[in-house]
Amino acid sequence: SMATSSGIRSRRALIGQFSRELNQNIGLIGVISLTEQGITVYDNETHGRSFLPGVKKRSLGDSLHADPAVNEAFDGSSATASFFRDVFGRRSLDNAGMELISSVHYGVAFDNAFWDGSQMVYGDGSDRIFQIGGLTRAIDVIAHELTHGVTEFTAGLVYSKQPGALNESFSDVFGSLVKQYGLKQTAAEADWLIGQGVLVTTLGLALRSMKNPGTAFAGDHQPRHMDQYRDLPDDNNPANDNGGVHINSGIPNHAFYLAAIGLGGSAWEKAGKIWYNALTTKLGAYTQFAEAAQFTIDAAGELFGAQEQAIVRAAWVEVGVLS
Ligand code: ASN
Ligand code: ZN
Repeated sequence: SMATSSGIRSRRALIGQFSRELNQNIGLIGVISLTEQGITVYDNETHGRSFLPGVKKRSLGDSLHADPAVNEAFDGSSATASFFRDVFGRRSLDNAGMELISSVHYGVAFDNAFWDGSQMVYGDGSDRIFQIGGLTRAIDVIAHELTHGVTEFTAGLVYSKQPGALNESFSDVFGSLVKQYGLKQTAAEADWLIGQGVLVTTLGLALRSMKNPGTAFAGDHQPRHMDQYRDLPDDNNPANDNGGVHINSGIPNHAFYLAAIGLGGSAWEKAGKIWYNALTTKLGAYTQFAEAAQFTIDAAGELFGAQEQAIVRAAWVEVGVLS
């Protein structure tokens, strides 16, 4: 009858509509998880009480904000996520597309930036150590802090002594690579400075130099060779830096620099892929320098070949980690 055929028609129409919606939803899920990286920036705005995250200022899809610190944190997070996705196929810090959350204007004249285990936090600087507004202006500082998140989700290197210095070094490696990638530089063209223009100019040029460790600022004591390794205790004295994690990182930093120069081209093409493979599939929480060196040699062999392995090995020999 008419009633039955119209009932069938409407059921078909309903099924058609349902499948269109399903396709749209699948499309939406695909877009969110594969291409659109969730990024949110908050203003800590708590005038010294520093409750995180603060007041939401910019999310995915929003236009520019009036506050440059908000835009810098947003754009730096976006560039870092794009680098890890485009170069290594990694989806955000956890490889499952996690949202990147940042808070700017943390504390009062706070002289640091850090990853707190779940988000990025940036101080304004005091103009005594860090230039006011300097921390969010440096893309490699943003990428350094976010890489602490990648390390936490992968190798899980403990923040103490040699594993801590490796943790710091991987943050400098990928921090520098995000900057070099944005500038489309070869390894030979890059400056290999971390945080150029972040310090007040009377203190120095940058926070660290991977090319020439120990030369970035007055009182930079980073070694470039195991001969100058500083065996500091991991105690609660801030001067001892969790057993020298920001000091001895100069040694693996310089090994990466030497490997990247030796391998040629842009540093993310070979050296970066080798270090990324080692960090995400080989290192563990307590990996020491010599073990990390061997893991990068193994990765070079798996990803490239004997020639690349020899170049990576020579880099670790030059800094005295291998003999
Ligand atoms: N900005 C420093 C870093 O990421 C903070 C810290 O000491 N953990 O290394
Ligand atoms: Zn760090």
